[in-house]
Amino acid sequence: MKKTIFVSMLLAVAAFAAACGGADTGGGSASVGKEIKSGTAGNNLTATLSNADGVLRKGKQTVTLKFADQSGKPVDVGAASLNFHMPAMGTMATMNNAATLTTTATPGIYSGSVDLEMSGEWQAQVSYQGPAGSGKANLPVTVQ
Ligand SMILES: [Cu+2]
Repeated sequence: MKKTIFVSMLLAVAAFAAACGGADTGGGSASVGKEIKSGTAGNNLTATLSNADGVLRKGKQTVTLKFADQSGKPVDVGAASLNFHMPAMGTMATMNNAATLTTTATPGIYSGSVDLEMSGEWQAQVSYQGPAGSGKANLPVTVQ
């Protein structure tokens, strides 16, 4: 009885691992969490910012940046950057919180680490240069 349960659990874990592996290589179905914002980034590409719950918050966090073609398939753009910008307002100086981007197992999908110093309206400034050409995207985002 106990052995049967253990084996079923192993099978469930194996199935889960297989599903995850499939998602990594499945192009448009790659798991990137929930979308925060997306926009055109030149060269027929769309840049999409996402994270686990689709909400940016003040403080340290991880975000996913994906470049995709018209069909949603990730496209390797080479060198990419992501900066969160807030224009000066009154006595408050301009703010620039750059994300540290690292590549993931899926070319075209980057993982970003950023510390957003305040809540409010920001512009996520995306740029890239590489095999797909060079381009930029400015995505208005709200930080809670
Ligand atoms: Cu500010």
